[in-house]
Amino acid sequence: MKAVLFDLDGVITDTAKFHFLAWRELGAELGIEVDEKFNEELKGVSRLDSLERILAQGGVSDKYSPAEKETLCTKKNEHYLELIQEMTPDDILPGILPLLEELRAAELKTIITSASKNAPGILALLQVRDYFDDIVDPATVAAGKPAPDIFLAGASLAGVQPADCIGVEDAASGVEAIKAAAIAAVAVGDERVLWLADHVLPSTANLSLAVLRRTWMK
Ligand code: B16
Ligand code: MG
Repeated sequence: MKAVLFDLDGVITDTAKFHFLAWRELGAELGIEVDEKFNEELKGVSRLDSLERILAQGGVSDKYSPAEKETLCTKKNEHYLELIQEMTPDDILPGILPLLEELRAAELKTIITSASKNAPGILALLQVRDYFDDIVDPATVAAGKPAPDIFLAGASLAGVQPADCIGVEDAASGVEAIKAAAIAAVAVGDERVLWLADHVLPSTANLSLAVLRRTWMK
């Protein structure tokens, strides 16, 4: 195991609640209800794909032009950015900082493989950017999660083979993407949702270098 590919939202910090609030408000303006259960399906899904799913849920996919969809995405993101401005290093999820310290001491590569275009800004707010060797720019990958592209790009940025990596995810679409890239997957959350992973942990607090190594060797 030479590199760890980290999802951001739901793994490094819990931005899911802010994405949810922003989508729920936009949905309300469009007359479409976005509840917490539906929000689960949006985890790990890109901004535009999330909007497409919301519009499909409301049965109005054909009502908006590409330009209008772009405007709606921008509106959601402006609200989301307002919501996350209060984030501080206290919002790093439990167990993540000790894990990053362990990975650094073991000289393993660490890459952010998040669908979020806001990842650099969030890492800055959390003051953890220096723990990561690189960030995959999601705008440069052809297909979003559950396609393997972002994790393959992560392995490439780390300069290692996919087989030498492990991915850490909280979303079903993300785990699917890791496995499609033929990479070992550790997931954090509900086993019934994340069953495709090689190992599922209830919380980020259960993450450690030893757990990652054991999973990778499976
Ligand atoms: P943005 P991840 C994903 O991040 C989120 O889980 C998902 O809810 C969001 O729509 C997506 O990023 C795009 O984010 O609008 O900030 O570009 O889980 O892949 O780190
Ligand atoms: Mg996530």
